[in-house]
Amino acid sequence: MTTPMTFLGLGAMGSALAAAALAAGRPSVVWNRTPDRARALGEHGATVARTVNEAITGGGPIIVCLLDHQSVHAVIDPVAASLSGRVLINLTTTTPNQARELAVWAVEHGITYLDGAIMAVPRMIGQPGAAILYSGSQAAFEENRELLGLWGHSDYFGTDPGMASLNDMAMLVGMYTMFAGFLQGAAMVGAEGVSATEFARRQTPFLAAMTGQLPALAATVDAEDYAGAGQQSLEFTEAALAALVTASVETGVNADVLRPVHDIVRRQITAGYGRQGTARIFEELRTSRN
Ligand code: FVH
Repeated sequence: MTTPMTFLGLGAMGSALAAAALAAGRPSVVWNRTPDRARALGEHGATVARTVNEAITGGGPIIVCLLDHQSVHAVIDPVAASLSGRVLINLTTTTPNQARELAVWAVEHGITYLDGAIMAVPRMIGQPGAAILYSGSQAAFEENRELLGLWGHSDYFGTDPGMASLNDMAMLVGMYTMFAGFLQGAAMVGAEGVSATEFARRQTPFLAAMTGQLPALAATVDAEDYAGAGQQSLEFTEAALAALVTASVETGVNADVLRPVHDIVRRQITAGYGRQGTARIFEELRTSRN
C-alpha cells in the first residue's frame, strides 16, 4: 500500500486512473510527455516526475495508459533496463498481437507483464459499470487485485496476453456497427424532418430489447444448428435487408453501412443455405478471407 506506483500517460483516461488511486490514498508518481497535464494530479497529492526515469523509481507497479502501441514503445523502450524485476500494467488499447509482442518484449527484459483493456470512458472509472479486462501474468493480476478494483470490475482472461484485447475488440465491433446503424437510421428519418434526438428516444429501447436475441443466436452458432426450428431464415432476412437498402436510397441516404450485411446474406443464399437461420452470417464471416 505504501510503495509508490507509477502512472505513465496522463491523458483523459490515464488521469482518471491515477485520480482514483490517489483518492484511495495510494501514493503515486505521475509522468506525462506534456507536463501541464500532470498539474491537477500534483495538486491532489501525486508526485510529478519530470522524466520517465524519475517516474519509475517508486518500486510499485507501473501503469501505462498512452495513445497506442507505438507510443508505449516510445516511452518504455528507453528505460527497459531499469524496468527489470518490475510489474508493468499496460492499459493502452492495442491489438491482441501488439499485446503479445509487448509481453515477449517484457519477458526479454525481465519485466512481469499484465495487459488490460478498459471497457469504460474516463468519467466511469471507479464507478459502477466500469470494467477492465486483463490477461497476461496471473501473479501480477492477483497481487494487484485491490488496485485494479479501484478502477472497476476486473475480469481475468488467462495467461495469453492477447486475450483481453481480443475480447475488447470483439465487443467494440458490436458497438461501432450499432452506432453506424443508428446514424444511418437517424439520417433516414432526418431526411423527413425527424430530429436525431426524437429518433434516439425510439431506437434506444428497441435496440435494448433486441439484445435479448443474442443468447439464442449464440446458442445456434455454438450448436451449429442453423436448420433448427424457429429461426428467421436467410431468405426472410434478405428480403428485409433489400427493403431497408431501397428505403434508405429513396430518402437520399447512403446505404453503405447496410450493404455489406446484405451481401453476406446473399452469398450464403447463393451457397444454398437460404432456408437456414440468419445466424449463418457467422459461418460466412469465419470462412471468408479478407
Ligand atoms: N478515453 C476513452 O474513452 C477510452 C476508453 C477505452 C480505452 N481508451 C484507451 O486509453 C488510452 C488512452 O486514452 P486517453 O483517453 O487517455 O487518450 P488521450 O487523452 O488522447 O491521451 C493520450 C496520451 O498518450 C500520450 N502520448 C501520445 N503519443 C505519445 C508519445 N509518442 N510519447 C509519449 N506520450 C504520448 C499523450 O501525451 P500528451 O499528448 O499529453 O503529451 C497522452 O498522455 C488509449 O489507448 C485509448 O484507446 C480510452
